Amino acid sequence: MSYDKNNIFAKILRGEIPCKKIYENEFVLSFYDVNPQKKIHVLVIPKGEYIDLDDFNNKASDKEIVELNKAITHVSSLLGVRERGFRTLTNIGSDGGQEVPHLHYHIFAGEKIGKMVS
Ligand code: DGP
Repeated sequence: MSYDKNNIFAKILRGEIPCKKIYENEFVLSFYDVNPQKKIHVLVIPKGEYIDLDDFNNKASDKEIVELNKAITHVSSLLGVRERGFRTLTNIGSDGGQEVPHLHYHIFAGEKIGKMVS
């Protein structure tokens, strides 16, 4: 499968559709999920064109990999959720429940997140 340049997150990265931004640097963008599943529901995405975590780990530079990981920690600090805790996850492919084919980590916080899987 090749990267779909017209996926919704690619459009957000190009500024073609708006997002409620939390944080941005050379490597990553973080913004609120349009359809929050918990009190706080945020996404952290790489700026590079990667379909999912497998694609990212296979093709991204070490710098991009480090920066995406660090961004999760940084965004959780900005949100003020480090002390009470949060959950981060990434869905991969159809069995994983991935809807948008651009790698993204979800951050859920602000309340008890509950069962790990349903
Ligand atoms: P996933 O199922 O892991 O691919 O999650 C995709 C998430 O993306 C889902 O929680 C809803 C969110 N989402 C979809 N379209 C948009 C959008 O246009 N803007 C924002 N902010 N989030 C979106």
